[in-house]
Amino acid sequence: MPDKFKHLRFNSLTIHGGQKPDPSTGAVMPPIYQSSTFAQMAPGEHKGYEYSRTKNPTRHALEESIASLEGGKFGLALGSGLAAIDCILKILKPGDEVISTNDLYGGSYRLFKQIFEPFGIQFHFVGMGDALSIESHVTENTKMIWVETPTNPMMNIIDIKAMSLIAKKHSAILVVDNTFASPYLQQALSLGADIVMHSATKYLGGHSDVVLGLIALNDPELAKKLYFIQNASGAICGPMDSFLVLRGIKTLHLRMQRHCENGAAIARFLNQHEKVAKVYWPGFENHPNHKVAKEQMKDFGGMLSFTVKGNSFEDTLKVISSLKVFTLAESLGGVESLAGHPASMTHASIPKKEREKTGVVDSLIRLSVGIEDIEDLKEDLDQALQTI
Ligand code: P1T
Repeated sequence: MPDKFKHLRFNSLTIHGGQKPDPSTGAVMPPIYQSSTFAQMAPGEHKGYEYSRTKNPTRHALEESIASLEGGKFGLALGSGLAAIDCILKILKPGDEVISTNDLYGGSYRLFKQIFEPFGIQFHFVGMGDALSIESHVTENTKMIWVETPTNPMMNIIDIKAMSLIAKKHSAILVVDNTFASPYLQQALSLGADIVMHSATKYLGGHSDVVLGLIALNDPELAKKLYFIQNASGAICGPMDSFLVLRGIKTLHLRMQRHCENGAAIARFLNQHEKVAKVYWPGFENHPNHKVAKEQMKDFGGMLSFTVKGNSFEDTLKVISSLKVFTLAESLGGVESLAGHPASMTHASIPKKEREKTGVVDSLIRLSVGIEDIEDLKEDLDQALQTI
C-alpha cells in the first residue's frame, strides 16, 4: 500500500486500501487486466507479472485490499470461498488433526469430511461456545483450529481471543472464517487469529454477482506456503471477478451499517411475533455469547435464523415459499434479502443426525437481511407467517 494511505481508518481503507491509480494510464479503478500472460524483456526479466495464475494486476489489487482491511501484511484471492479453505487446508499433512466448530457452512464440512479426511487428516467437530471445552480434544497431532464466527446458520459466537490463547499454547494455527461478520464488524487477526478467510461471494462482493474467496494473514512463512499452494494448485479467481469484489468493497462500510440496522429490526420483530418459536441472533442480551459478540464485533450483522411455532416442517415450507420480497435462495450478504432452508439447502451435505445436534432442524429458516426499506421486509415476513 502506498505510504500516504498507511494511517487511514477502516472506512477510508475500503476505498483506498491497497489501491493506487494504474501506473500506465492513471485509471482510478484498477483496470481488468484480462491477459493470461505478460511480455518479458529477457527470460525472467519482467515488470512484476509473468503469468496470471501466479500474479495478475487486478487480482493483486484485490489481494492488497483485503490485507489492508484485515490489518494483515499478506492477501490472497481464490476462485471461491471453498477454494480459499482448500488452499489453507493444504498446509496440513496426513496424520494432522483439526478441531473445528461443529456448526459451520455445510460445504466446509463436506470439504473437510469428503475430500481431506480420505487424505489422512482427521477432523473433530466441537461446540466452541465455551472455549475451554476444546482442550480435551487437543492431541499432539492437533495442527489447526478452525473457527467460524458467527456460525452458519445457528449464529453461535466463538471467542477468538480465547481460541487464540489455546491455539498458541498447543502450537496450532488458528483460522477464522470471517464470512458472516466481514472485516467491517470483526478483525480476527488483531484478535489473535493466524489466518482469516472469507467467502467474498457474500458481504465483500455484496451484490450477488460473483463467487470468490479471500485470505489475509501476517506470518511471512505461512504466507509463503499459501502463495505456493495458490500457484501450484491454481484455484485462482479471474480479473473480472477480482474487479467486481474490489468495487463491492468500496461500499462495504455503508452496506454493513444498513445490514446491521435492518438485521436488528427484523430480529426484534420476529422475536415478538406470535407465529415464531425462537430467533437466533447475537444481539439479544440472552444470546449465550452476547458479551463476547459485543467485545469482538462492532455490531451484530445482517444474518439471523428462526424457527416457526409448532416446529412443523410443512408450516416452515409454507412460510418460506410465501415470501415475496425475500428471495428463496442459497447464499447471503448481498444487498437483497434472501431466505434459506438450511436443512435442505446450505447444510444438506451434513448428515441429519449431526446437523440436528447443533440445532439445524427441519423447521429452521435462515435470513440474510438486505438493505431494502425495513417496513417492506417486516410486512413481507408478516404476510408469510400469517399463512400458517
Ligand atoms: O460459496 P463459496 O464462495 O465457495 O464460500 C463457501 C463458504 C465459506 N464459508 C462460509 C461461512 C460460507 O457461508 C460459505 C458459503 N455459504 C453459502 C453459500 C451459504 O448460503 O451459506
